[in-house]
Amino acid sequence: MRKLKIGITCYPSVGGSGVIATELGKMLAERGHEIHFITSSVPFRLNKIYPTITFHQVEVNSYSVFQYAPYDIALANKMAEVIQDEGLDVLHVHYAIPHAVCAILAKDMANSDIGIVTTLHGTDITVLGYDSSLTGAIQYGIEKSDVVTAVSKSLVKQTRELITTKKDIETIYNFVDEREYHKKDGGNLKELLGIKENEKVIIHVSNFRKVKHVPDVVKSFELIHKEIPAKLLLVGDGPEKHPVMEYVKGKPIEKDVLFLGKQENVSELYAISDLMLLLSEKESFGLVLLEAMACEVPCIGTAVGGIPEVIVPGENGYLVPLGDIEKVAEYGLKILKDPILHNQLKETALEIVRTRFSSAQIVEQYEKMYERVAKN
Ligand code: GMT
Repeated sequence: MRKLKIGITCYPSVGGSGVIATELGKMLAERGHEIHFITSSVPFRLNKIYPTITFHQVEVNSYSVFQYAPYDIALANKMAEVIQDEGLDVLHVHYAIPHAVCAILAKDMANSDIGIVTTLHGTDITVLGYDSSLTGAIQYGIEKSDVVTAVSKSLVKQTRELITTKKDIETIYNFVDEREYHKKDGGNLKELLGIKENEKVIIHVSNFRKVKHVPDVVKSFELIHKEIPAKLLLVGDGPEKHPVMEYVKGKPIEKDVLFLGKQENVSELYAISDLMLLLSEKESFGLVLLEAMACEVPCIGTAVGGIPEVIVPGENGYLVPLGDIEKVAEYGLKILKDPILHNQLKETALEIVRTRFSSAQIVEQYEKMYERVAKN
């Protein structure tokens, strides 16, 4: 396969989309491609030196004359410079708004025939797609991209429902770096966190936005906690954290809900976890499910968005209707009380990650697609 010069733009500090964009860039660099990140800051997972990865910073200056700093224009300007200076073959942008639109403008500014790939991650469609002040721009970004991908079949369907376009949208699923996400030895972490040997550990990882329904996670845990000794690890930070902290205050679960904030090494927490809960009302894929499964943690998730493409009921976890905390507790207890079932789910979780979402498979899909759109 031809070695390509690939530009990547993402929100460098935002959850799953930033993680996927950065991990993809790192893996492509390891496969011999030259990678250029064009972002406002160094992507948070770009944590070591790669000789074939360059970071190009988008500088946004504020001027008193403008009410808003012109980030989108500055980004397009930087993209155009990098396209010209580095001779990029492909520009892969994550999020239609504003990144696809910026890429199209940059291509025109640089007078280039560069291939533009846009990946939809969810929020750009499931939130912005309802905003009539943006739908025209999303449609434009999609239509003018050479290839558009979405991270689940569900997101493809939802995009078609919200945005009028005849553009083909391919599904390329999320993946994990198996070198980081695998079953590790928990060492003395349980002890450090004050978790007793007889306690089951349930984990939730998110940015605590309303859409993640963290209160449902805590209320489900409350029901489980009535039946068996257990701890709940809440990993992440965001607007819902404070109300959830208030909710647990003075309740029997108070000392058993551990607010761990944002964490870098989540795989170490999965090493001591028995069950993962993701009870969102919108979720185009649910990358954290895959990360948990790769570490052999079974998952319970809501049957919304792309989650049913990741959780196969009875195989690697269970699906529940949105808001049905009784069902979560029922399945949770079923898994946690039955070591044979628990083991089966753990094994199949890993198997599903390996067969359907392996990094090798997914990165190869992206590579083949770049080859199709790269300028000659
Ligand atoms: O989940 C979030 O709030 C962050 C968001 C993002 O833009 O990073 O995640 C979206 O993209 C991830 C990577 O493709 C998906 O795994 C998440 O399901 C998706 N989030 C939503 O659809 C809410």
